[in-house]
Amino acid sequence: MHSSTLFITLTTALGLVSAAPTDKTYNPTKTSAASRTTHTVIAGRGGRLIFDPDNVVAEVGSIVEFHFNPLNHSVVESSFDTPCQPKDADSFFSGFFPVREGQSDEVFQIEVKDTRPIWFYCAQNNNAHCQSGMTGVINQNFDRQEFSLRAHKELAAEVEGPSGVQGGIQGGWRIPNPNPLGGF
Ligand SMILES: [Cu+2]
Repeated sequence: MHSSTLFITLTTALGLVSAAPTDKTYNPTKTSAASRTTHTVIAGRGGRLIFDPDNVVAEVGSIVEFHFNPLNHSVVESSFDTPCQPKDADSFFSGFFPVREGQSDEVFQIEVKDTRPIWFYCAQNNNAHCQSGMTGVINQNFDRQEFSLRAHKELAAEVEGPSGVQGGIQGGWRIPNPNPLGGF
């Protein structure tokens, strides 16, 4: 098989996998996956305690896809006021992604359901990732600087005690990495 044919075949196959929710309790709106924009975020890019990018603008109905670099990151939904803790019982949680090198075999996707800001953090307590800068936001309200990502990071830096997690993976799809050889 010619290599470009193989590439297209693999891409098509993985695209089908991406469209199939693995979390049966999660019911996205019925929109064709092919028509969606996907925004990629790299957790721990370059070995740093960051999400890159950490300030995402994503239209309603689009997908935010988290990739994970070493060593062991996660993503959890929080609120502006209470960094490093789940927002509520329905907060999305990716689980942890132990990775030795390169990037994770799986990614975690969430759907942007409305225009409200979505705050998130990494719940890795070894080296206090959330307090050290692993927080981010989707659709920050740029007209309200008191609720900026900068302000949120200042709150996060002051959090004492461990970061919390939800009990299990929820609120999104943990699926095979559609681009495992991507350069990040
Ligand atoms: Cu982390």
